[in-house]
Amino acid sequence: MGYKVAVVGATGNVGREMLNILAEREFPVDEIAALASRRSLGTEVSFGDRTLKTQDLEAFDFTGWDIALFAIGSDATKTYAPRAAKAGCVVIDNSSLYRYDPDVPLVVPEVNAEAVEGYAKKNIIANPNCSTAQMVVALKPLHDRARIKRVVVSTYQSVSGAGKEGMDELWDQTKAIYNPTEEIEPKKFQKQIAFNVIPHIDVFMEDGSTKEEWKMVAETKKIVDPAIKVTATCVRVPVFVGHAEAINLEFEDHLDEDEARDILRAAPGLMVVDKREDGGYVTPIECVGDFATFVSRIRQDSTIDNGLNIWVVSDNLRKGAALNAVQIAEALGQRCLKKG
Ligand code: 11C
Repeated sequence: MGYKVAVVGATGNVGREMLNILAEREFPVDEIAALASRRSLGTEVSFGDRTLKTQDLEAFDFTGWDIALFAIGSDATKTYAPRAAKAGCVVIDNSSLYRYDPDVPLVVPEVNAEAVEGYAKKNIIANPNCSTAQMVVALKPLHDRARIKRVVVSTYQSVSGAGKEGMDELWDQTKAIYNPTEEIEPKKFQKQIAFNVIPHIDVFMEDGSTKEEWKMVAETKKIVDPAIKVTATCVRVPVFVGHAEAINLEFEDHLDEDEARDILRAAPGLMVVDKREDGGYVTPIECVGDFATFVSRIRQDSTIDNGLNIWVVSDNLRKGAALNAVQIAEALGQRCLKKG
């Protein structure tokens, strides 16, 4: 006995990972539907050993379906998520559309799994932005021990965060560098991404920060604690998959780096790799395909009272998106939904 599960946006980077992870984690699925826009109709996607043909999202009737994992843009989500929710299907949404709605829980199960219980107000649960998800998994156990006052985070975000077009652009530009007859004009990104870094993700806000930076602030407050102050600088780097973050923390209470390392080692969802030697830390390429969020470079910041620096790396398509959505479905199943 299991659930009837639909994956919406099944041909995209995140949708495909959702199908992989549902199969890998043996989520109890009685029936699965891979939904996509008419443009991708009939495209084949993998679900474990099976191959699924995508069905038309526009024509799909969600009545009788238990859970829909959405991985489409906010505009399309606005049309289809309420339709699914109204039909009685619980939507777990990866877009930013509902994240800041007080009637929609924003959930990272290692941090606030109990929040899924608030799903019924709109039949929708929001999945956070990838850069927030991996950061809060590392912040929560430290906050519980020593109360975080302020977070200063700089991100190094891979191009897969910008979808397949972002990955294609890095690939094409990299090849073109060696072939002067090929074009390297930026399209998806604002400047050349190959052999470069770009301090600009999402649109600019009035105060000069970008929306990606604003999301890290607003989402950390909603998921962990509204009292935590966050300032972020989000940067796109020429890496295909895996976001990295250099995080400086200021605590109310003193927290020794050795104790912090032990706390992080014992915390759910985290893997500490922190040897103070050549290569004794994790880089994005090593975390691709993994479920864990990795923490390295744990060290005291002696320039402030109660300061600590950490380096956090995770697969942005997994913990940052598809894995977290499946974990929300698992929490929902354990706490709220009856199997069909
Ligand atoms: C990026 N973090 O790396 C973005 C992608 O709000 O879900 C995810 C955007 C979001 O470009």
